[in-house]
Amino acid sequence: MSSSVTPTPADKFTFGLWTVGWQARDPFGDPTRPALDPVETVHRLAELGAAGVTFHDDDVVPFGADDSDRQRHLQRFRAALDETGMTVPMVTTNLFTHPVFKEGAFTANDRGVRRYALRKVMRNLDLAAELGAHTYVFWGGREGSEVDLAKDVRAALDRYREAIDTLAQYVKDRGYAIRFALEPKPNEPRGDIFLPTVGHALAFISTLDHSDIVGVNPETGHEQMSNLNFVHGIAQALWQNKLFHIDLNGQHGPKFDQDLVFGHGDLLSAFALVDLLEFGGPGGGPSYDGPRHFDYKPLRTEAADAVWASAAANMRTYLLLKERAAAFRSDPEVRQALADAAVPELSVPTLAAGETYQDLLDDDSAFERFDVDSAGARPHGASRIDQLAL
Ligand code: DIG
Ligand code: MN
Ligand code: MN
Repeated sequence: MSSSVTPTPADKFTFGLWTVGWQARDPFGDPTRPALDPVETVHRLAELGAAGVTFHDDDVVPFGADDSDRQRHLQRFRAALDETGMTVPMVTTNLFTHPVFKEGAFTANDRGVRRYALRKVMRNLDLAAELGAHTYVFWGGREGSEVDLAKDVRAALDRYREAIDTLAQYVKDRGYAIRFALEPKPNEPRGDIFLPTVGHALAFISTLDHSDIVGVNPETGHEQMSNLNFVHGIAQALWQNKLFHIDLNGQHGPKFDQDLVFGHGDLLSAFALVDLLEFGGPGGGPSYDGPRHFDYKPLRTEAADAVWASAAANMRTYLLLKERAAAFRSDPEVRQALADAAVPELSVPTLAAGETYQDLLDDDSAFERFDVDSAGARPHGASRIDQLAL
């Protein structure tokens, strides 16, 4: 296998323990695979060239474990990290599996559940800091509703903001080098989930007291479930300096969350995404230096030993697309096609340096003498660029 597509820790690939560890239980079927020991996952992913792992609290320490059990699980996990050199760049909380969260966590009507959820996160923030994580993800899988009339959404957003700001204050007071990343998803498991898209999350973040340490963790399939363009969502998150983390996977358009291997959905979109992350897209320059994190599920039809091939497929696909995006960006035919389509011209401000709107009003070439017909007839050649990419 050529070296450029053999993953190494320098590629910053990370996986959630819950990905390869998914036993493939779904709403209509029992597990098809046995449980995976997190220690084995750490070793196997290290062997495949990953840089690190991420986890929900309950992925490492079973829900409800007593303190001595907790310490034993953590000790084994830490030992595996030490033995492999695997890092833990991101940690998150399971606020969705146990029935206590069935009606929500931060936004549950039941105030006791909300207080319990905050404490569950605070305990795991301490662990995240101990393990050197710099990003803490909040996926509000149960924050939502099925019945509009049974949920006061404005109150829910008040409680969501109260939770995030309280936890951000905790992180700042403790001096943890941790930033928060909100992960949008439109629905599933709740009928409708709050903060359903990158746009909603960015708007919500702008209302927080501690918005300085809160960004987004967009997931490929989650935006595409809403029939949105994932590359556009990532580009706006970058444009607002709020792309704090990313969940990469594959999805075949608006349907249930498939969590496919990266690239096994809309491959051209995956190509444009890698081009944007690695080379800045048409604008140029690397745009993201965080972990290339995969949040995917091996197909339920895969046997236990096949999950490792699917994990490797995520990284190989990413590296193949990175290699081809570099070739695309350096191809003279592509450069010419981009120039013909005036792609670089978009980076030129519409008003010249120091030009005022009064100067614009005084410039009759901008309007009175502007030849709309010749402008309207100008070729743009986007499909030629698409074909070159393909
Ligand atoms: C699902 O897309 C969510 C959960 O797996 C987890 O909380 C989060 C972490 O990336 N993604
Ligand atoms: Mn998903
Ligand atoms: Mn995710």
